[in-house]
Amino acid sequence: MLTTCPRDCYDACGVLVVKRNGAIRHVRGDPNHPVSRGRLCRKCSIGYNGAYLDPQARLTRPLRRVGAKGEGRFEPVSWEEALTTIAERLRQVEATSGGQTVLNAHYTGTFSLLAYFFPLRFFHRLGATEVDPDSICNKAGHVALEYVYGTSLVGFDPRTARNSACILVWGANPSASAPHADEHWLAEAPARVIVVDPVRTPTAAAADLHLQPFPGSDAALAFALLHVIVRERLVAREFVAAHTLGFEELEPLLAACTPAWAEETTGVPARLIEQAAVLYGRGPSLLWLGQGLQRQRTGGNVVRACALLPALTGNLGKAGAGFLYLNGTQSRRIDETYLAAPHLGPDAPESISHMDLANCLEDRDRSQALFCWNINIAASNPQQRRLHRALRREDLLMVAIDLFATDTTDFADYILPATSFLEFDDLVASYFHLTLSAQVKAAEPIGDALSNMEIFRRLAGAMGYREPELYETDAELIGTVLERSDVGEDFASLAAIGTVTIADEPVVQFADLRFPTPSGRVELASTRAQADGHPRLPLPLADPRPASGRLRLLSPASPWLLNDSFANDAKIARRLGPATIALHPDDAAERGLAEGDEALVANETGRLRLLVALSDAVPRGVAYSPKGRWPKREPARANVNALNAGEKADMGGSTSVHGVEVTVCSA
Ligand SMILES: Nc1nc2c(c(=O)[nH]1)N[C@H]1C(S)=C(S)[C@@H](COP(=O)(O)OP(=O)(O)OC[C@H]3O[C@@H](n4cnc5c(=O)[nH]c(N)nc54)[C@H](O)[C@@H]3O)O[C@H]1N2
Ligand SMILES: Nc1nc2c(c(=O)[nH]1)N[C@H]1C(S)=C(S)[C@@H](COP(=O)(O)OP(=O)(O)OC[C@H]3O[C@@H](n4cnc5c(=O)[nH]c(N)nc54)[C@H](O)[C@@H]3O)O[C@H]1N2
Ligand code: SF4
Ligand SMILES: [Mo]
Repeated sequence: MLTTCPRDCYDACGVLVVKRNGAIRHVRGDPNHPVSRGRLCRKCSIGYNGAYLDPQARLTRPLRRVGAKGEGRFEPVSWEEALTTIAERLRQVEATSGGQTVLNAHYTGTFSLLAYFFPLRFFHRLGATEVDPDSICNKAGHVALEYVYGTSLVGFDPRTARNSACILVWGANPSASAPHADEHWLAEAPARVIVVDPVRTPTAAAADLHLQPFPGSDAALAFALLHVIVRERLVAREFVAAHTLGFEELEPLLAACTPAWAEETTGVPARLIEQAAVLYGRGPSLLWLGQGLQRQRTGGNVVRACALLPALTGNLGKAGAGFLYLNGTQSRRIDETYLAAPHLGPDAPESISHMDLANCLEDRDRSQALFCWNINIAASNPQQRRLHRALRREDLLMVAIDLFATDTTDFADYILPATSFLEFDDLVASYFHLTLSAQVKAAEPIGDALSNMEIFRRLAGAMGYREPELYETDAELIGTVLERSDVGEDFASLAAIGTVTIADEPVVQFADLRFPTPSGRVELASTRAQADGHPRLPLPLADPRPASGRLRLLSPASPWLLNDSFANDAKIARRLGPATIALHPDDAAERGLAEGDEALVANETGRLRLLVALSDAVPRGVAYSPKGRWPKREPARANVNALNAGEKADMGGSTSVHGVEVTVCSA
């Protein structure tokens, strides 16, 4: 039978589940799926046949804490007992300090629609404070693109690549983060490929041109590309006059941004800037704006600057052109408002940034209870040691919902076991391809695990809530979503084919050249940005280089892990080996470090011992240590986020995790 991988991954692969006597024998790729073509990525083909199916690895019963917080000692309790006690404590919190002192931390641990959105109905009803989910990942880019284009959620249709002469991949590493898009979509596109990444990733190594700016200097690079584009008369003057605002303010800024200046500022040779500008400027060109790109202190400005490229070159509204940050569900007419039912809550609900979570948990007036579901904050959030300390607070009611006993669930008062995607029906909308897919129940839940939806229906019941929205069944939810989406399938017919693509022919992004900004045009200069305290225009900025002796630490996606998922799978853990830090050989030599040495990596926020891996794929001044390891499985019970101060980017209270600086020396 067919189902779909709901991990937070651009690919959204089709999955084939092979069953015997009702039990799952093997989970593999659907041979007929346009993306997976019969193969899942390495991590999922191991993890879905390993930890995901293993009752020893999975959480199977609700658990109540018996040890100290964080110690990880629990005893089993019934669902009834767990939910009744949680509801009692929540009512106390509500009565004494208000629903807003309940913090709701969640993200994309599963990205299927119901399991992502439905629990929000409960938290709206409760009036909880949401920990802004995107602030841990990609919020700066969203805010920036909304200023320029009025939306960050309308991207190009990847199928339009057949009409492109150039694909510019800027700050994404699909070789890890979208392995099928890398192996098939990008490799098979007729276009020339330009990659902009400080690191020579496998995607960069396979590209026609690789530009290696120093991290955080991309806005300067974008301005230099535009300088060449103006000089070479590749600006689409008519398009700019008809569909953009503010070019006359922008143009004077470009004059000084020569390739020679940018070589100095970004480290990218002027010759490569010239080549890339002409190739992109001639078009038709696609621009893929990665999420890695904006995890920088000035990440919002970076994305605004890069977003000028399609507008000034007229690479919009035609086949083979456009940009993509994320394709939101609107293109598939998914009614997110229906799914999340914000009308159940206050009109102006509070939210905080993940960058402020540790701080907020230290403040009893602001936080009395914490829910964590679809997220492993003890591994993925900044200020790791401080956060772990805050989570030990005895008076904080903490409820964690997961498939596995993670670092986060170890801190909980109650752990509730969630079903895996193989155990419930749902829908998956890729954020890259314009597809909608069925996630189909292939097996009974392991142990007493329940889906996120059922857990929150039951908790709503224990709270005595009456709103019918809190009790809609999965079948009703799926039925309504499909009906409104207009894809012409019911769940049974969608399940039989696995995936539908919304149109037969590639969709042209912004075909009508109307942009959902206040002016209806692309706002190169933005009054809204200005009103929010940002410059009117993006600026040709570059972050200062690290002070002497320090390195810029990048911790992006690992090909073997999916965020904080799979690190507990025994086979994957063996393949991963111990945590490493990749250094340029000259940076290592300067510090007296050789391959395999133990290095002490440190800054004001924390310290960590990591094994040195020499690599000339990493430029001088940069260190590389991928995310996703579980603190409790590491020798120092910490991962790379022990070094992350949680400094906010310039927009949206968003993470700037790739802006961290460290010293590295012999341990
Ligand atoms: N240093 C560093 N840190 C980073 C990043 C970085 O680049 N560098 N990237 C950041 C980014 S982009 C992100 S998105 C975050 C992600 O970080 P997390 O959200 O912490 O990681 P995930 O692995 O996506 O999912 C978290 C948990 O969801 C659980 N889960 C899976 N399915 C279900 C389900 O159906 N129900 C429930 N209740 N739980 C489920 C998984 O078992 C997993 O433990 O990390 C951020 N942290
Ligand atoms: N295998 C795997 N796949 C994943 C994930 C995973 O953890 N593992 N995570 C998923 C999630 S939640 C997300 S958000 C996406 C993220 O996936 P991507 O959008 O690919 O983002 P990252 O992996 O954070 O970083 C991509 C690249 O950005 C580069 N980079 C860092 N700083 C800069 C900079 O200043 N300028 C430029 N030009 N490049 C820079 C890094 O070197 C890295 O190669 O991937 C998803 N897919
Ligand atoms: S994580 Fe991504 S690449 Fe791997 S199976 Fe899932 S959708 Fe496919
Ligand atoms: Mo993410």
